Parts: sequence; C-alpha cells; structure tokens
Amino acid sequence: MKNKTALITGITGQDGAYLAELLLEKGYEVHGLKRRASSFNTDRIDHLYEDPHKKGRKMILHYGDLTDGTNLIRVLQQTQPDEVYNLAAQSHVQVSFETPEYTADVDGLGAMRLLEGIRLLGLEKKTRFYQASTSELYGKVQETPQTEKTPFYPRSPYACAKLYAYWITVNYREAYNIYACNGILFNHESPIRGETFVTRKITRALSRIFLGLQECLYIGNLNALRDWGHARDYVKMQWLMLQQERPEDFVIATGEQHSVREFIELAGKALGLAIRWEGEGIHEKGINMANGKTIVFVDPTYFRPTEVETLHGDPTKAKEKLGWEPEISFESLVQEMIQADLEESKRDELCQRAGFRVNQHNE
Ligand code: NDP
Ligand code: GDR
Repeated sequence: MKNKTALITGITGQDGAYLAELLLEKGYEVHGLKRRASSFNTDRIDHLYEDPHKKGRKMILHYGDLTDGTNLIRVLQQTQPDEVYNLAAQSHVQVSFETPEYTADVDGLGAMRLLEGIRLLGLEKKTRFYQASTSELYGKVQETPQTEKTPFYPRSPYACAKLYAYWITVNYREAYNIYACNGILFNHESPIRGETFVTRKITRALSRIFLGLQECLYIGNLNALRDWGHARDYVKMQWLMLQQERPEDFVIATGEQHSVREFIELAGKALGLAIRWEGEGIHEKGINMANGKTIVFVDPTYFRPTEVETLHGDPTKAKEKLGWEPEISFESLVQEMIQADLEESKRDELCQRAGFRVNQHNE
C-alpha cells in the first residue's frame, strides 16, 4: 500500500515540528508550507531536513502563505494530500490586538482558502482536513470545565478570527461532506515553544537570571489560569482525529489548571530559586529569597485590553472515543523546559565570555 501524504501548514512552528516528526515516524511523505523570510526560519525542523537535491525525500518544503489563495491551490494540486493539517497562524493573542486585520486574514480566511482549494480541486473525498482550533474560543467562559458543547465568547481579534475558522470547517463538513474537524486545543508548551508565550518567557528568563545573564523578568497578569499540556502529547491527537470513521470535533486538554504565578514558582524551584511575593497589583514583586533581589516585576505593558482570565478543559470525549490521555505531567513539562533553557543560556554565557554578542531579547 502507498504511504500516505500529508500537508502541514505552520510546519516551522512548535506543533508543526512535533507533528512532522510524528508523521515521518509513521512513514508519511510530509509536505510543509514555509514562509519566505529574510533569514532561515526552519530551526525547529532542521533535524528533519533533507537536501532538496536528494531523490525520494520524505519531507519537502514549499514556499507559501495562508494569505495567498492561488499559492495554496497550487501546493494542494501538486501534493494531492491525504491529510491537511492547518496549523499556520498569527498565533499570539496580544499581538492580534495590534494586527487585527492581518490576523483575521491568516487565521480566519486562511482556513477557508484551504477548504475551498480542496473543493475546487475535487479532493473532497480524498483529503481529510484538521483545523487548529483553540480554547481561546471560550474567552469569557460560560461554563467550567469547558467541553465541546460550551458556548464560545471570544475575547481577542485572534479568537474572533479562529471562531470563523472553526465554523467554516464545520460548514464545509456539512455542505460538501469533506472529512474536516476541529481540535479545540488548550495551551500546550514545550522547549520549542515561541519565546514570547508566557511559559517559555518564564523558563528562558529565570534560566538567564540564574546564570547572571539577565537581571529580572517583566510579566503581565500573574493570576491568569491556564490548562497547560505538552505539545508532544497534543500532536498525537491531531493525527488520531483524522483516523476515525467520521469527522468530529474534540477538546484536547489535561483537565488540570495552574496560574502564571504557580508556573513561575515551579520553574524557579526547578533551578533551586525560591521566590517570595511582596506587594499587590501592579506593585507586586517576586523576590529571590536567597539574596533579597527583586527578580520579577509586574509590567502593565503585558496586560491585554480584554483578558481571558481562566481556562480549564474537559477532555472526556477524547479519552472515551479516541482512548487519548496526556502522558506528560505539568511538573515534567516545566522541568523539561527549564533544562532546555538552562542549556541554551549556558551556551549564551560561553559565547558572551568569549566576546561574542548574544540575543538579549526580553519581551
Ligand atoms: P507557532 O506560533 O509556533 O507557529 C505558527 C506557524 O504558522 C509558524 O510555522 C509560522 O511560520 C506559520 N505562519 C504564521 N503566519 C503565516 C502565514 N501568513 N502563512 C503561512 N504560515 C504562517 O504556533 P503553534 O505551533 O504553537 O500553534 C499551531 C496552531 O495551533 C496555531 O494555529 C495556533 O493558533 C493553534 N493553537 C495553538 C495552541 C498552543 O497552545 N500552542 C493552542 C490552541 C491552538 P513562521 O515560522 O515563518 O513564523
Ligand atoms: P495565550 O498564551 O494567550 O493563552 O495563547 P500566552 O502564553 O501568551 O498567555 C497565557 C496567559 O499568560 C498571561 N501573561 C502573559 N502572556 C504573555 N505572552 N507574556 C507575558 O508577559 C504575560 N504575563 C502574563 C496572559 O495574559 C494570558 O492570560 C496561547 C497561544 O498559543 C494561542 O495561539 C492559543 O490558541 C492559546 O494559547 C490556547
């Protein structure tokens, strides 16, 4: 039997990298959409890279962009995929308040362009479609914990765009019988998480503070509550969802909730840093108990115009129908992220001592 072919948009992102790895292990031919950038942007998948001059490659990258419909149709036509995973997005909630139109175009219309491409090319019966939907759809939550039936109340341009993508996926399933489904994924993290999402920002900053490369961490809402899982566990579900008899939407979450503050405390603990909190609101500070230095400051720059205060998922349907359980605990996730960032910071420290410039980003 011929091996399956998959097309992953967003292959250079966190989930794209883990999913590409998983599908290659399963024997798929993996095609990925990458954006043209002024420098190499494939760090996360470089270990899977194959020389474009080599015959019989299993991973092939195509230039493209979700805002460019004709490009998407061409890539779909060339690759004739059995499965499309639409992971590409302007995925930062806070940035979406600054780039609402672009975010709507990529995250909302982008999904429609792919679905319409599948239809125009007559691939409705062949191609299965996965849409990266999000717990941000619940926004101002109407029910706790959140299930597939909980009403949506988006609270950002990002979530509003993803709401369109969610419903257009349902609509193409119902209108044209395309095997299309939404994974409503709660936050998932890993050592290759983007550096400006809160978890990675914390593990990176604390590692650097620990080594003396950075003075402090500036943070926004310490009390936000999230249901954090590990990306490696979550991409398994993305694949599983496309292997069922009938297409359905699933919530993917751990069912456990923690605050940003707890994340900082646990990450500190993994480094042997005990943190004491002092003050309130925007004056709250995190103090290193070993030396009395303030290492965490609240900075309102990171507050959002409308915040999602709490998210807590109920993954019962995924457990019952797909036999899926997250395998990596919250504690192991934090530990793994700290270990990786400590390694990276040690490399930076060596470079700095040898007189080389290192990345000083602290957003
Ligand atoms: P990342 O931000 O790590 O990756 C996003 C990917 O999309 C990158 O490959 C990026 O390319 C690509 N991309 C961005 N804009 C465009 C565009 N205009 N055209 C083509 N590609 C583009 O996200 P994650 O891997 O964390 O998330 C994957 C998907 O899942 C996203 O859609 C996200 O919204 C959604 N999601 C994520 C959750 C999470 O907790 N991680 C939870 C729920 C949903 P480049 O590398 O060039 O920037
Ligand atoms: P989120 O993730 O918005 O949930 O979206 P993020 O890590 O950005 O924020 C989580 C919570 O932490 C609070 N927070 C901060 N966030 C950032 N980025 N930086 C800070 O300094 C900071 N301080 C506090 C936020 O206010 C928020 O409450 C992620 C993305 O991956 C989306 O693409 C995805 O859809 C959702 O998760 C599920």
